[in-house]
Amino acid sequence: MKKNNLKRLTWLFAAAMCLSSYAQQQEIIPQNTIKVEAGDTDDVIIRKAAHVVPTDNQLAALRNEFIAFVHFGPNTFTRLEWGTGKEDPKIFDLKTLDTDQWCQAMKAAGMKMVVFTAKHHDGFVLWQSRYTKHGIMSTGYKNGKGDVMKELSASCRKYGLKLGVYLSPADLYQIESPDGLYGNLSPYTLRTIPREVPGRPFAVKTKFQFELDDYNEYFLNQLFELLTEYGPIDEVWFDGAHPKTKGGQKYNYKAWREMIRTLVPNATIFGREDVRWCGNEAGNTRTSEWNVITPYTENPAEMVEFMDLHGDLGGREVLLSREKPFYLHYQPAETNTSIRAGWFYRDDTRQQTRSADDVFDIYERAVGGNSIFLLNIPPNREGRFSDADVEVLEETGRRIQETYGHNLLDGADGPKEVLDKDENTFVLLDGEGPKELVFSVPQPVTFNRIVIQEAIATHSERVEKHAVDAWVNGQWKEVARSTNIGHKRILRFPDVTSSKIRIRILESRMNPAICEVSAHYYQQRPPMLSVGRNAEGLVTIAPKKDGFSWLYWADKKGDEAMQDTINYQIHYTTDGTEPDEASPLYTVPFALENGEVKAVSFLHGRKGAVSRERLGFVKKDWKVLDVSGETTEHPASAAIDEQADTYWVSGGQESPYVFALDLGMEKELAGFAYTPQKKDAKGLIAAGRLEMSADGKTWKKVEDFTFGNLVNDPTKRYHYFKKAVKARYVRLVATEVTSGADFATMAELDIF
Ligand code: FUL
Repeated sequence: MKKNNLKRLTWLFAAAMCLSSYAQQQEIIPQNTIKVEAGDTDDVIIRKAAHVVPTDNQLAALRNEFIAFVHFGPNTFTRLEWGTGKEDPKIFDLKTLDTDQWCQAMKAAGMKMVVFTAKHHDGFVLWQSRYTKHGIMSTGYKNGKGDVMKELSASCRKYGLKLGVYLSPADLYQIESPDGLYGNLSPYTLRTIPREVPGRPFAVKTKFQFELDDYNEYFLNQLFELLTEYGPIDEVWFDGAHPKTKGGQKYNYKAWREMIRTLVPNATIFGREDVRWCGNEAGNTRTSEWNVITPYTENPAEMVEFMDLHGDLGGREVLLSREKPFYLHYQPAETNTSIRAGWFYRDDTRQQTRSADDVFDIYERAVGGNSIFLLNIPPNREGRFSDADVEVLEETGRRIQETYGHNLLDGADGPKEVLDKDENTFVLLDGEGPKELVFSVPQPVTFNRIVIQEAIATHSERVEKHAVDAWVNGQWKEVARSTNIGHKRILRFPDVTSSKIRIRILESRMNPAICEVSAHYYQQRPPMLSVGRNAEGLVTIAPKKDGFSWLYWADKKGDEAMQDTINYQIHYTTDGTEPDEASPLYTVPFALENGEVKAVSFLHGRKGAVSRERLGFVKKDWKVLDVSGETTEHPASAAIDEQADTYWVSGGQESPYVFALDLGMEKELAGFAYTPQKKDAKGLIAAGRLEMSADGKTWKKVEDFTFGNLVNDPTKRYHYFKKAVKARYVRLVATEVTSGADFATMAELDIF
């Protein structure tokens, strides 16, 4: 009996071993989502990851590479980052609109698509919706008959741009109005989308039936209009940000998804399973942006709620340490940022526009870092892109064209599949020996950029580490190395002249497939600068971190490249004029109280981008008069120490939170700036008032202020008073803080 049992067990064990090795060896079919099972070995997980591929829509989205965002609406006129929903529609006082001009500028930049804010969080609609009067139909623009979506879609067709639509799920008008639909606790019932409105028939006759409450019905009716009446829509953008919510309002995303997939099957959905947010709005990029990601414990194709994702999402360590089971999912990142400080247009003087150096740098990091670059250009109150923004778009487009329009490996000897400009042909590096590709050109070429692409459509993202060598003085010299590749990796390094280039794959998940390799030359610009002030009140000017674009690659921070930079000079002004080579030369920190520094660098006679910084009164002699508590780690003094990484945290209590200062003597005050801490999203000061006093005891309000969108965009915020005031004592009273915190935080307070 015993013997028999043992036999049976041995047999079972052998069968199980066979099965599991079969499971390990069996072919994995490339898919958009692959489940990692509880019993999967490390090897199986890696093999599964190496088979996760984009859908056709995601592939098309990645291949767009550079796309535009356009934020336009009441905020353009109120100069707020976030509206309130209580705006009188007439505030949107548009007289002229030139969407052709937008499209020309976007085209010049090399962008392929534009995503338009048809409705931002304030709930104001910029098209002729049948379902609300809170929008362009209640403004004077074209006597209430205007339709920005319509004009834009016509321009897009004219200029060959794709169109995407941003429809904010958060809707302050529907939250704040007495008869608003958002969170009105209406019952879910079976409803037909679109709801017919007499006299306004739809050309598209498709109908949907869903279980919906009032707000979801409203949202879907509007989505139906946008998806059927403005030509093909290629992206639907769902913002995760919510200035407010109400009544526990939930979104019936299953219905939204079904409608989008039916009406616009070629569109990707941002903020849900198709395309994800890169995690910041500052144009920062991850060193390794994996689009095969791990965080899902449910199948994302069936999920209805999606979280913002931060940190490493797909590196090997994460792959192998995630608690099983989980889903591997292909989900490309969009790097979204604005060409101006803020998403909406405010003015052409104080609101800074990024330089072409800056935009080009983000382009190389974002597109060349396996993501889609979504750059916002906010139209002004004349309905046009401002000249400064157009110039930057045109210059960026020129540089992209000059740098990447021509491949220095054209006509080279090397594997033809990677030189044929066809992303569908590739070389599978599956030999026994080293995984490498060698190219040689008849005459030496000088280059400082290498572009490598993987055949992600069929072979996923597999390269984990790679290096580029050039044949110099009779031997191979490594010129750059980096981590993953995916859709595209741009490697940047100091100039090298050679007629032979080698790509070495150092680590990978299975055998990688490389579809394109090219070499390029970028005319190096002088470094971008950052202007600051130290605790002694002295102004410092230095190259921005990563301001030398050629120093940007993973392991080496280019000592020898640094040599090349020794000859740059910095010139600056403090009188508001544009600095040039005749302006004072910056050598050591200098004193400046309450003024604006404009600085620029020159390298080999070339002028760089001008950096500007508005600096307030020197804080050396300021005294903290009164605060709503502080912590040992984060004292009040940290908010006036000229260091953005130290910050004040008030005591835990209900709002308001005060921060009162003695400036030492009476000053004329034009405004102030609040720098939020970036450690976590809690307790950022979203609204309040600034008060002044002559004796530090009786306080008078100067003005209320609000700073919208601080959680996603924790950048320094400025508030200028309508009229300058004189005071020795000032008090910031915070009445609203972010994330429901019971404390306020502040990294820095500047007063002008
Ligand atoms: C954020 C929003 O709150 C901003 O206003 C902007 O629309 C940006 C693109 O997304 O989360």
